[in-house]
Amino acid sequence: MADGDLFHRATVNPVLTPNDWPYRANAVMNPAAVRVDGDTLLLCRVEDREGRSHLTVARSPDGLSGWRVDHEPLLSPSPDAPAEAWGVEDPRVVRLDELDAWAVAYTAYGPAGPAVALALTKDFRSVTRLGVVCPPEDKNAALLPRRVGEHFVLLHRPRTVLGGRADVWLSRSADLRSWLAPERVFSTRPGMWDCEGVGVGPPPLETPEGWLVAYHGVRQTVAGQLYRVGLALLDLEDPVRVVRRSPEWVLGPQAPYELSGDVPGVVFPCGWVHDPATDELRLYYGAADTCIAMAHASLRDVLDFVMTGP
Ligand code: BMA
Repeated sequence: MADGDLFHRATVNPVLTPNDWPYRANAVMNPAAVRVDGDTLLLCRVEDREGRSHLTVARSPDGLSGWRVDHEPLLSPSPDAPAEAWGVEDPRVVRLDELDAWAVAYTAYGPAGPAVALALTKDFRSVTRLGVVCPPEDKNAALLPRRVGEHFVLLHRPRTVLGGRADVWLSRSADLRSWLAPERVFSTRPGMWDCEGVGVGPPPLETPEGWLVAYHGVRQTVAGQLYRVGLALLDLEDPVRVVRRSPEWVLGPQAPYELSGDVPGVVFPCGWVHDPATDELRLYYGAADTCIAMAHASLRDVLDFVMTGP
């Protein structure tokens, strides 16, 4: 592990920057990642030069180069949705086979604060909004790609419970519209790299060992906040139960594009893609709230690493 991290950065990083955009943009970051029709598709958060964000699709045949970026956003703040007045941010996308659609969980940002909203798309050309499902203050939401028992499961980070702590919670719903009371999954760890806040990154990946979770952890320093990535494993049939959680982070800001930008010292993943043929797991992340990068590892190594944790 030459760079000290379990995940290895792509040599072509950053894979996407505002210069790759077909229209004026301040920053691109925090993309959802899926495979569609042979392409890697990133649903990217794009911050415009008024300071508000929208979501735009970029496609690449190899997930590294030859990107085709849509000229129009897939999801922009809706004039009919005051909750989105300040932007739509940080999407996580899963395929829901039973709906024959992709579900986008995203942060709707408005005067009341950040909230969790859902939308469905069949083709990444148009979306159907389901609206806000978790009121402010709530963000960092990702659905599991299938029901557990009779319920869809959403991991998210409500700040409305337990005195505003930034922990990861889980909510269940039979129809993606009405949700049961949240249950706490895991918390910040005092004195450690994830002491200030934790939030789920990409949608959890189903493995024989459990739901693999990559999450960001925040620490406040005199130089600002540091965002790093850690791993946890949740029980397959009872995902509120944490099976393992790695004490160490597995990716932290080190590369120049992670250390300089609008918000230095941030790596913020919202998507990953696993290739069963090669076992490569590619993590796509926002770097310094300015550009998009990729780091990869073998899923086997990642699971072995997390299984050594308590
Ligand atoms: C979080 C989110 C992310 C952002 C990160 C670092 O609170 O708003 O969108 O990347 O802060 O600034």
